Amino acid sequence: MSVIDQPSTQTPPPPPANDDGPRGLIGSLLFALGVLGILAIMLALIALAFVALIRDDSGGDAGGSASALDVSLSEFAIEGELSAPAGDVTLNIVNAGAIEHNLAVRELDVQSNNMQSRGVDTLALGELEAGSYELYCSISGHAESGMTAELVIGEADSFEPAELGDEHAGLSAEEMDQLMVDSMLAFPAETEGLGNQLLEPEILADGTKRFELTAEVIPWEVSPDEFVEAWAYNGQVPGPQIRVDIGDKVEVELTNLTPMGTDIHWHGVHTPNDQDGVSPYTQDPVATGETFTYNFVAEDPAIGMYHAHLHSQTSVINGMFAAFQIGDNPLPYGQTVAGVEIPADLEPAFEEPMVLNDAGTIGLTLNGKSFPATEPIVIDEGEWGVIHYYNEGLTAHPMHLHQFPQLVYAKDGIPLDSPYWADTVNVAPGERYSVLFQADAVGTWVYHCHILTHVERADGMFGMVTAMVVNPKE
Ligand SMILES: [Cu+2]
Repeated sequence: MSVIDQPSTQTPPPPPANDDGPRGLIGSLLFALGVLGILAIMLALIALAFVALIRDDSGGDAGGSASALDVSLSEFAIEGELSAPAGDVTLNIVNAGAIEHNLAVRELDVQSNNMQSRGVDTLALGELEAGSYELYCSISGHAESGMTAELVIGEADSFEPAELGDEHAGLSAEEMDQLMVDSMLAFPAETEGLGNQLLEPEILADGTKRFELTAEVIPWEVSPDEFVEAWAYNGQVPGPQIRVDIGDKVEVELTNLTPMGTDIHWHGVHTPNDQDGVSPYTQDPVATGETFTYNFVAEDPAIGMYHAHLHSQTSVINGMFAAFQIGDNPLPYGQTVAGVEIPADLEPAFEEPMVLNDAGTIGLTLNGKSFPATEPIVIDEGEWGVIHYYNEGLTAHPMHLHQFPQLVYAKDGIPLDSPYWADTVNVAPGERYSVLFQADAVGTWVYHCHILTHVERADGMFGMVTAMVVNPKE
């Protein structure tokens, strides 16, 4: 009270010019209340620092888990950290309300001191077993007004060292590691069937290049001993690669042995409208057991694809897709990109499609195979290689090659005016990217999609992973 009296009795401030007396008294009272408030806050801060010191001491206890929980009281609620693993539990309590409160624990028959507004206290609960404990304020009427809460103490071991998902249930750390290691050492694994095989044309009398494709459902060994029902062209996933030259007359006879109608769309390839392969707009569906023949001239260069358009959400994701290339690979011969000169007479030692899929019966695969059945890329030190990515799946895949930057020189078969280097190339559905790399370091370098659930499960590595094996130059 003396604090309030002091300004008005001992050091009255000089009255302002138009001061009328009572206003001056109110001003002094407000000033005094402000000082009181600041003092109260300082006291609370000192008390909190003291609580923090106590908390640090309790945290140093050896043995089982020790938890210090911050709990806040107000009108009329108990809030804050209200769960902990079994073990030693201390509550650090702050009265953040305007009136007096305390905190009691029903099952333990203990309670804190009563705290004025901004007051603090600690309540050591000792070793608590798993279960539910009722917190409440024991001041008459406060619990009934809402000042209750549940303190949940969990099983001691459920918090250590970390919660793992169901897929790891029952496995020791050693077993989890061993599954991953074993799966990785199984690479490369032999499986039946190989996609992307170059399809040789029959040359007709007028020079037309004629190809025959049969679509049918086949058993496909997507990973070792795992056979799926693939929808395939000529028994392959991906279907056979077709390569023709600019100006070639192309004929493709499709026979449909799948259980539903189909067609072939030439994705990224310029054709007359009636050859675009989009039934029923440009042709009738090719019914089961029927054939249809496509004819067009390969007028423009393309790093394209062919796939079904009708029922694509079944047939394509189950395997009916393949690479279709017109003309030469549009490499940036003689260009310098970020200080690296691409040789003018470059002859890549390796040029292959990498067809990405992620759905249907085929699932997460590179060229129709899931790791460890994916094909490694084998190349000699110093040689250059080319990969054409084709995404026939439902989501984008960031393709990451360890060690060697990839020069992205064509997008959807169209040469880039400004090729660029990247260690990760994101390939969205329908897209193609052509990349060039130089294998200038010996070793086995992992090459994978960087969406990590596309390459690993709890039972090991799988899916969109392969490796580049760089051998020493002889
Ligand atoms: Cu992916």
